[in-house]
Amino acid sequence: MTTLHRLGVCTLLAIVPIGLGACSSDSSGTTVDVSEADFSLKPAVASVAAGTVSFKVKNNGTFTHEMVVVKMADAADLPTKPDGEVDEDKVPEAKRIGEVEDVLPGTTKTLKIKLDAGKYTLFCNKNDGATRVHFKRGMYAGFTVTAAT
Ligand SMILES: [Cu+2]
Repeated sequence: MTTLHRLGVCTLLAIVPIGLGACSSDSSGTTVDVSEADFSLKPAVASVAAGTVSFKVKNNGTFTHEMVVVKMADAADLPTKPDGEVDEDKVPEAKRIGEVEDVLPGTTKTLKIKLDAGKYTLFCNKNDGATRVHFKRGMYAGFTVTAAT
């Protein structure tokens, strides 16, 4: 009953412009918008506090993209195959945190995961042939999670 009541209140607030944002921070965690294009990947913020994070990954490009999250500080440290694609099998399992696959052009997919404090790398590992290995073309970004306050 309490949940239903809260949903009702949020719906009402969302209709009234002055109430926008009133329901954006609750127990469901932090939302981070990520914009992808051919060939770039940019989180709207570079850092969040530890906890549940919902990455809303929007593909503004013309190729299908994805987003992989690894707990590695530097993209240069990721193991790669000869063509420059990240060799995900060689990333230690404990460092593979999450992934949202096949974000089609013009669409958005959400990856909701729990993140501990540390340094992460977000990247796209799609491979459309020699000159279009997305990681090699620069589809990665660092992301920092600070200790929960
Ligand atoms: Cu991509």
